[in-house]
Amino acid sequence: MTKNEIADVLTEIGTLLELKGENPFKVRAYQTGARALEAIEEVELGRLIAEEKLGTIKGFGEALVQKITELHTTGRLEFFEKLKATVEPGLVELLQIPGLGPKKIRALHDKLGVADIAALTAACNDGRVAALDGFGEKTQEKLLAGIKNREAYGRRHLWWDAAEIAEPIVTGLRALKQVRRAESAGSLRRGMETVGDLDFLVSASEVAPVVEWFVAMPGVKEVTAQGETKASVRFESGLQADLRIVPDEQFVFALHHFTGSKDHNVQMRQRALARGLSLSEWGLVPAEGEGTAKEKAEARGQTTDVRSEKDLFKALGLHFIPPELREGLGEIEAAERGELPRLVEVGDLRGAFHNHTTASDGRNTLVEMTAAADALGWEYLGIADHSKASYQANGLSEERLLKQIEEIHALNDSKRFKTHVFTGTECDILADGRLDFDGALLSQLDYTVVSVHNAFAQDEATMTARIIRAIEHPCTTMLGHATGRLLLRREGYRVDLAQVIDAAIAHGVIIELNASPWRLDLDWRLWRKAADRGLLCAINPDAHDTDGLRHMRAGVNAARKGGLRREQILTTWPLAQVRDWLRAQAKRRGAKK
Ligand code: DGT
Ligand code: CA
Ligand code: CA
Ligand code: ZN
Repeated sequence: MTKNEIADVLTEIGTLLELKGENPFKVRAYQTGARALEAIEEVELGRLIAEEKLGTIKGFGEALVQKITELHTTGRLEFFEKLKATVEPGLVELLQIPGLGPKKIRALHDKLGVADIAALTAACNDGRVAALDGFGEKTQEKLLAGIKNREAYGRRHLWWDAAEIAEPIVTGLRALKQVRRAESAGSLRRGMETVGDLDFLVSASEVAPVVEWFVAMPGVKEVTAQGETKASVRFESGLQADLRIVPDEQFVFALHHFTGSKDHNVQMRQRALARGLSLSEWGLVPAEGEGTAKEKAEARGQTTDVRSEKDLFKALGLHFIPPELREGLGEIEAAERGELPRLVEVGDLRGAFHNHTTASDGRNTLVEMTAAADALGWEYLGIADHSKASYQANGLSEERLLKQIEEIHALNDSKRFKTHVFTGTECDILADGRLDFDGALLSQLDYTVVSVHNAFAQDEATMTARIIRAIEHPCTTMLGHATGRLLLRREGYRVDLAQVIDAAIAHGVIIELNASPWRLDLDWRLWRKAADRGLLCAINPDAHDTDGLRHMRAGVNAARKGGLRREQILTTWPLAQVRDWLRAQAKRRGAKK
């Protein structure tokens, strides 16, 4: 097991012990143990274990040393398995309700016998929760709202989670000898931030073995429909998947149809009709009356020999429309005029700015994060740990930030990695719009990301003024996660984004496209117009560990949906150009001489 996986187990042990009402010191030992483990480098952990020196690290008592060693060497821990078996699974599920921590859950369990979400709903509905010590009417309402949200959102899934399930399925389908072509379609292919269900499309020489393979896949919990050429299944997570099998000559039409969106399809069909053609999942044929589609199309100098989606669009007089743009938001008109943007690709990325390390709430060290960026071939990596007001995220004090700046300079000087590290901070925007660090300190950094992390409940006018004040600060380089939303979990705070975007453009401040699959904030729907008015974008993973750098892919999806051109995204620029831009911005705004 890797150190981060081990740290997750330790944290979960802490949670389970807390749910069981164990001694708080014991609980703390696991939590601080997990933190301490995250601060060690992976190779260092291997060495300490091999030399039996793990016990020399502060925070690791004998019990922890034994457990970490067992997990590291065997990937399992008997103590953990047994512990899990003694805690009702419903209690762990209760942790998903906002506002409920282990202590509150224990109180609900011990005093009201609540052991799962259904029981909690009942207890809230008849006012028993409000009557409990330390809860009250307001908490009860909040819990009920949280439960309701969870149900409403429970039906959709993050793109990231859906893609992780879908990709091996496409690979598996393509490996079947009966399968000629296989693709995933629907909202997943369109790169939507959330996905209702998966849609797989296959052309095959023989259908039965494909359907049989599909319904017998590992992870399938329930087969909800099974026919000769289609099937639907449900996975453990609640995610559903549809499979359709078509003859190969129909594949392109079906792929286009099932990719959608519905609005895009409707407009495409109208366009076909205007040209005397009928477009459907089965093909492109004459609508009515005289002549075949081929004859009609040829009379217009078009081809109906459709072997790819490109051919299909061409047959309707259009340039190829990438799936991400097929939302019925003007892409057909743009494709007709040949005005579709060349969309950004993962390979265009050269770095990112909003990344955390173990100095604040990250799980990998500066060196590990840099090594990971280097392995990705990035030219630069920006480190932006939290500032002191984010104490819950172990935000850095002035001294710790100064020390980190020195560390980064030393790392750059050592030439250990090809990746250049930029010094930065994710500086809290305080409730009144002031920044958490003063200009004297901020001007020593290469850049400053400013973000809202508290006082989410402010009214729209207050929040808008607060963020604009932060944008106006001469040291501000970019605004982080503009609305603070967590997809499927939490709405963003109330803010007038039009005003925020105007301010960012006016002051030459970047707004980030936070690539974390939970955020994807600023929303793709707002980018095209803003970028064409001069707003510069930075795609940032908000990585809290090396694995988090992979999230850039989700950000690229959103940028593609937003129709952003490569040059509108700072993080696709080469190092020298980025460095020049950062210097020029600081100078222009009076942050530096
Ligand atoms: P989702 O699953 O809710 O995230 O969204 P989609 O877009 O994947 O929708 P889904 O799975 O219901 O259907 C896949 C595609 O099939 C959809 O994007 C367009 C096409 N489609 C489905 N139903 C209709 C329909 O009633 N009319 C048209 N024109 N297209 C449809
Ligand atoms: Ca779907
Ligand atoms: Ca579907
Ligand atoms: Zn943040």
